[in-house]
Amino acid sequence: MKNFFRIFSLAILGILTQACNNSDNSQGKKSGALASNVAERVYVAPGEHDEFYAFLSGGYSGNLLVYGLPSGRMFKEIPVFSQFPTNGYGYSEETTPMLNTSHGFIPWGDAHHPDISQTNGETDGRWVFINENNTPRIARISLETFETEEIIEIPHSAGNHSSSFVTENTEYVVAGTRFSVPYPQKDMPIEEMKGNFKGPLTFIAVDDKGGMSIDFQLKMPGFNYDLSHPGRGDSHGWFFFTTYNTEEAHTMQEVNASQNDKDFIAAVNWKKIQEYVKNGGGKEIDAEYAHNVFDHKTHNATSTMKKKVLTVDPREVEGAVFFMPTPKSPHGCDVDPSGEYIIGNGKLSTDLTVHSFSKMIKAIENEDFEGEAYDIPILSFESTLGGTVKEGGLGPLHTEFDGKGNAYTTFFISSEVVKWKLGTWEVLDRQPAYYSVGHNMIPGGNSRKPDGKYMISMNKITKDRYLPTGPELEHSAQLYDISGDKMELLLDFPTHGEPHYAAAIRADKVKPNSRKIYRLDENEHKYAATSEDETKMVREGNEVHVYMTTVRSHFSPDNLEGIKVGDKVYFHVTNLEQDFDVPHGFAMIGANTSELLIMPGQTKTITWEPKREGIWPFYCTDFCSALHQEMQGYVRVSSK
Ligand code: CUK
Ligand code: CUA
Repeated sequence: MKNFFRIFSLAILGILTQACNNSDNSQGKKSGALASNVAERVYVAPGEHDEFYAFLSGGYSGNLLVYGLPSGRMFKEIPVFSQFPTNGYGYSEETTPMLNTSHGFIPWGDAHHPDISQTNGETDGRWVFINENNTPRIARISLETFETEEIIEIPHSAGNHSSSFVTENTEYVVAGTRFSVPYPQKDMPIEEMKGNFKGPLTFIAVDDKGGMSIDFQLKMPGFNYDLSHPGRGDSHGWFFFTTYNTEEAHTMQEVNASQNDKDFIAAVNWKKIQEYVKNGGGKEIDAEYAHNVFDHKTHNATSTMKKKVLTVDPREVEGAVFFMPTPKSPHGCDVDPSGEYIIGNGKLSTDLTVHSFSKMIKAIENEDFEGEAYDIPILSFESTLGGTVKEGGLGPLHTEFDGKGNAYTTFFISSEVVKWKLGTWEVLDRQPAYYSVGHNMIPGGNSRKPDGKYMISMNKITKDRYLPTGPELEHSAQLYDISGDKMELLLDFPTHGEPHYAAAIRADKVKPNSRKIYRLDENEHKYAATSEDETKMVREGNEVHVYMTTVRSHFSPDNLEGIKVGDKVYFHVTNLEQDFDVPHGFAMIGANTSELLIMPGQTKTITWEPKREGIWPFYCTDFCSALHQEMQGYVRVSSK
């Protein structure tokens, strides 16, 4: 078996080198197959708007990026899991609680999979959810404000990767765990992993305002749960997770986790477990996890530490969990728009294994089992097999759908996207990706109604696609027109961080409130000054609270005296403007937090601890009027 693996790896290495050589050869050739009118098809004239919003994960930047399609223009970076100096997110007193966890304040995250909320299996434009892989968390971003409103930590999880996909009516956002760990955490020898570690899968209920709360955790065997997808249509009520390392190897996983010819797709009947839990099933265990919520009235986030979580042993609920054998360490787990096909992208294979949901149900009824793993039935491979896509390519990772009966699978090693037909499994087209594609994305591709006009590929290597910017290159995305029989490459655009996945929606389905959001007469911030009469400076021991206002083009107060070295000064800055497009900034010399960008009607706070006596200036960082350069002030600092 080891030998097989070595040979296989060598073969892959050979092919990979080959692929690189090929792509080097292609330098300068510039995708010769481009049609003459592609420029027109991606051109969005000045003042015109794009057809789609695309939300690309920022990977290890921890944030979410908003692009327009087809133009490929980047509109915004929404801070989610990482501090963001541009507007003070994660620095200001109001927003630091958003980054609180049971491990303390974490200024960074690794974001992988955005998913848009759904109603009746269609994306509905209310929220985007995204997972943080490293310190397990799920965030909810409002598509009314394009701001992060809520972050929930996932207890007992490690490597929150198979997340954050939503069910058809956003009943749940689901989080799986890539690393299995002791459950609950405890001190034990690592080599005793097998049988003792667990891989909890977490079902987070979402209420109609978007509020998240952990409903239950399913205590699964200690495999690596890599990716997941909800069922839809007939398979609504089920959730599917790819697993690898069913060997439960704790060291040298690159070899030891590839011993088994097949790992599993775990099929979880969450409706059954939901019912079980509603009737009092499950057991509360200790947990420690942060739940952080931003309140638009007080402009403040609060972080609450939770202490308990409900855990369910899958063996307690008859018929709740089954394993479907799936070859070659599957990565992506993708369910087609009808809900009938579940595709396992076995990354060490050239073929794709497609399971049939209706066959799976029959196999369960007939108890067509080939064994069990930790008392969970393993369905026989043939009993659920819907079809095999042969010779797709090398290193399949992810599959998306166009809603017209076609699937599009990315192949990392052979660096291409392959279009194939659901049901007949025949390969219809293949197009190169430049280079080494990870995920692809079709707007609504993870829903019942994809919008099969465009597809983007998100590529891991940029190399020669743009002017070189040093050894560190940004990743790259490519836009394909998929409305015809053949995929047509239209556009390259750079991405930021590592965009693992993306979600997109027709622009007219999103209703952003980009006009005035914070009304002064509704401002309930504890330190707000809603007019210049309310500005003041209040000393409490060595803490000084400055209630400050901004309006074109001055601060009030703009001269501060009576501050001493050793004080901690809180600048609570309220922007008195009520025109939606006039933010002001605030920056203080020597402040080691960041600046603030204060939206109209909003109050934000940063702190400053002066180190030396003197007269120290502050100023507005956002060009707000013709007299923006005059918008400044001084603080006098005296010695103790
Ligand atoms: S993963 Cu990155 S290519 Cu995190 Cu979805 Cu597959
Ligand atoms: Cu206010 Cu510039």
